Amino acid sequence: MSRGARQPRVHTAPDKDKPSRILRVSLEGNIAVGKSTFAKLLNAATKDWDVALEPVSKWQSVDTSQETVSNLLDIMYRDPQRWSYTFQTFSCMSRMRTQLQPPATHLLGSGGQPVQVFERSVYSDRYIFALTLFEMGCINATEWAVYQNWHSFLLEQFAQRLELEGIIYLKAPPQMCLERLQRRGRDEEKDVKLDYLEKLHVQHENWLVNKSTELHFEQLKRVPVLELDATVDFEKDKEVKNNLISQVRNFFSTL
Ligand code: UDP
Ligand code: DCM
Ligand code: MG
Repeated sequence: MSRGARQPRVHTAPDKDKPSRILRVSLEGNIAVGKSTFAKLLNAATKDWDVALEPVSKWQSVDTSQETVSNLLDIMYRDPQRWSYTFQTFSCMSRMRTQLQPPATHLLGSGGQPVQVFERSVYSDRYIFALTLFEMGCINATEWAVYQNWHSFLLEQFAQRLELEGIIYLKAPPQMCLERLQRRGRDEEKDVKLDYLEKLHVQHENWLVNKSTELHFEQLKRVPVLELDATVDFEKDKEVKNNLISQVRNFFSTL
C-alpha cells in the first residue's frame, strides 16, 4: 500500500469463544498500608481476578539449591548502606520472575474480563524504593547507575510481557501505616521509623498523583491510576470492603 493511502476499516463480529485480553494491574502503596490484605479480598471477589502477592518470604530466605544463606530483608534493615543495592537487585529480579509467569489457567476460561493483579511492580521497585534509598545515601552513585542500567535494559527487553494496563494506589497517612506495620509485627521491620514511611509516601505521591517523578518508560506515563482511600478498615468492615471492590470493578471496566 502506498504511503498516505487510507487503511480500509475492517469490522469483525465479536468472537464469543475468543477469551478476553488479560489485563495486568499492580497494587501500589506504602509499607503495611494493607496491600496484601486487599489483594486477598480481590482474589476472593471473583474468579476473573487472580492475584500474585509480593514474594517477601523469598527475600527472608535467600537460598542456593542446597541451603538457606541469609535473611536479606533482615540484613538490609540492619545495615542499609551495605545491603540496599543487593536487596533491590534481588527483589526486582524476583518480581520480574513473578510478572513473567504465565497467567493462571482458570483465568483463560473465566468468562468475564480476566485480570492479573500484582502486589507492587518493577516500577515501584525503582521509582519508590531504589530511588528513595539512593536519595538517602544507602545506594551510592555507582550502584544507582548500575541499577538503572540493567533495569532499563531488562524492561525494554521484556516490555510486552511486563507492561501494565492499570495501577491501584492504596493511600493512607504514614502514621497509620506505621501503626499497621507495628500491629503486623514483622520482626525485620521493628526499627522502621515514621521518617522512612514519610519519604516513601512522598515518593508515591510524586509518582502516582503529582506525576513529577522522572520516568524512563513511555507506556508507563500513560497508565491510568485508581486512588483508593485505605484509611478505612476494609479488613473488618464488609460495607467498606464492598465499596472499594466496586470502585476496582468500575476501574477495570475502563481499561
Ligand atoms: N490492616 C488493618 N485494616 C485494614 C487493612 C490492613 O488492620 O483495613 C492490617 C493487617 O491486618 C496487617 C497490617 O494492617 O496487620 C498490614 O497489612 P498488609 O500486610 O496487608 O500490608 P502491606 O504491607 O501488604 O501493604
Ligand atoms: N521492600 C523494599 N524494597 C522493595 C520492595 C519491598 O525494601 N523494592 C520492603 C518493604 C517492606 C517489605 O519489603 O519492609 C515488604 O513490603 P510490604 O510490607 O509493603 O508488602
Ligand atoms: Mg504485603
